[in-house]
Amino acid sequence: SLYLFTPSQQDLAKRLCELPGTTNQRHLFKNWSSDPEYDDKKKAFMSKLEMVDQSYPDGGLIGYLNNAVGLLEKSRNGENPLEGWEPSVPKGESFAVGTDAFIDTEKLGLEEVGKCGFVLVAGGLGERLGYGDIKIGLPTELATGTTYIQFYIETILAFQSRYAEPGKRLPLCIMTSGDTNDKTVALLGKNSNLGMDKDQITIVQQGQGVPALSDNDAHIALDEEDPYDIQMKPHGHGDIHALLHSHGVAKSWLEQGMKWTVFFQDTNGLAFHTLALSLGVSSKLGLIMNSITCPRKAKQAIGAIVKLKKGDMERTINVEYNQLDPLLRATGYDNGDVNDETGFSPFPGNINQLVFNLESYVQVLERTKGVMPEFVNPKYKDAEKRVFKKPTRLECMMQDFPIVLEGSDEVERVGFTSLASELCFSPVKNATTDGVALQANGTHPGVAATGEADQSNAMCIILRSIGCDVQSGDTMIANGIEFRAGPDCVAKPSFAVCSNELKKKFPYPSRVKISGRSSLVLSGDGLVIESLNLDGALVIECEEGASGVIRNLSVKNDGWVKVLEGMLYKSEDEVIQMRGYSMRKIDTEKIVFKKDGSIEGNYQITTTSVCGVPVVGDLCQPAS
Ligand code: UGB
Repeated sequence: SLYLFTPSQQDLAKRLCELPGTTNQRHLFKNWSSDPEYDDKKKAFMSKLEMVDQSYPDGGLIGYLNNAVGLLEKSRNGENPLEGWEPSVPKGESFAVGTDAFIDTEKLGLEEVGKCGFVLVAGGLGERLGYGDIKIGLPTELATGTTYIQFYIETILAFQSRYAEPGKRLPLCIMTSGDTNDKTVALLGKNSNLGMDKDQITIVQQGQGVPALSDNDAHIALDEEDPYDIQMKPHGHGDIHALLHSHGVAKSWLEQGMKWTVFFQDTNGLAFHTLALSLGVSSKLGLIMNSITCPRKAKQAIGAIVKLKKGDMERTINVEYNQLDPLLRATGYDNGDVNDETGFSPFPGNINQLVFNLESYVQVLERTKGVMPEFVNPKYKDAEKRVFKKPTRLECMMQDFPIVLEGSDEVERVGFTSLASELCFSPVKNATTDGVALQANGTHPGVAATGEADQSNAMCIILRSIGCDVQSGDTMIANGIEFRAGPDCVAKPSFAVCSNELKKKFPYPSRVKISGRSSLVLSGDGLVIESLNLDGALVIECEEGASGVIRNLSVKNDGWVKVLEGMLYKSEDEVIQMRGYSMRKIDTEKIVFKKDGSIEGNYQITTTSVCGVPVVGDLCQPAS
């Protein structure tokens, strides 16, 4: 069938069939019919192999197979990639919200947030969540219905407008995959890029994955039903580094004057509470790579940041949760991965939110092309480890970047920034049934309801830390998941994104009281809350270019309630089903400060401050 293929495809087919000994790939073509009816399928087959050949950065398809043979051999021999490395708890900067150290470091970082390029890794299909659509299109909370991608973009635009040099735009790169690309492009297109300029967003797509391998000789697994197709599997989020290099993204950001690049995940509504803080740490310590971490429960399915030492080699790196326990047991920690007296593992948890110094990052990319070390994790059927339960593949992870660093100048400039998980990590990645089991074991469930509750809770914690009286609402159980039902506190990025900003927005925090059943949504740069007593639902918007002050305002109404799914009705909406509740907005007080100085809503201005800023408060009469 060679005549059907282009010269380069012919060459690739020959090289595959000429691989030495048991590793040759002649089986791929063995059962082909000579019937011309199959010519198109044969062409498509070779195009797919060629696509893999072109997208695998370390030597094309043959390079992939060679790497696989080596790693599969090591796996079969039970070689531990961490053999000989001595683990210890690394030093990092840990903070408690609201302390002087927190506020000062965040302030330092705020000088840097206007010089960041942002990288969202959103190629994961979210199989564990079992959601039918892309995860970045899910709402972060039901109070405003803001989706994850909208929330991320609004936050970046808020950083841009408040901290970037005038006229400078903060770039965003989104990594998609074959599973998520079309839907991501469509979601952005449908929503006019959510306020970003089109050319401010770069989308890089992971290859269609890598071929699945059916045995230790790295034979490519054919599709079970179609001899003219191969099985593909995802290669992991480590692809992002090679893509940022091959598409010239990181380099062009450096040329645009960016100083940092920040990686974050598809569904973490707390992602940006730590940004300024971690930039402050990176800046202060001169870090090339800084991982945001949170205290980790032993055996929690997140990696651990560990300091590893072997002879005079040292590195601070993520050790995956499945490798941590054996590593610890083999190196004198007889009980393995267990909590210490604090109730947490002594090793901080990796949340895959990474801050890189862009200049150093680009230098490393130039040297390595962004190729990350790979690993393989086959599940064997037999004791001799000759037969796989199902085909496997090589994978790579973005947090393995410290492995490619060289020399003490690079290696020693890796660190972490730690903050309570309530303020930095609450992903939505698990189906509720799995979440229930996790919660029963004392581990964070990582489901939609907790993602939403944690987002509000983080805001409540910050408001309390600056001195506001924010009461706790009741707990609620939906779909078997327990979480705090209120208050719902949403500060839109246009209002404030971090503790330092919130301090300015609430200049007299002791005059602010929010009851546990309340819902509060605040938006707009020009809004200041001087004194407020809220027991119900209040939405305050301040239009761009407008200003407004809330002074001595008391609001009491029936507010918003979360209604358990299935009690009054059964929703068809997947977003509601995965939460187990919907939001009923019974009564809302809404105030809008408009650009022309007027106030929309139930209030008339009866007083203005000396500098002419409209004020809503007890001096105003509700309009009848
Ligand atoms: N992702 C991609 O963009 N492409 C891919 O091929 C795969 C994923 P998961 P994972 O922080 O909770 C990691 O699947 O890989 C994106 C760490 O290894 O949610 O199982 C995907 O869209 C682990 O140390 O995570 O586990 C998502 O945005 C732990 O800390 C992101 O990559 C854990 O994350 C993460 O993908 C965690």
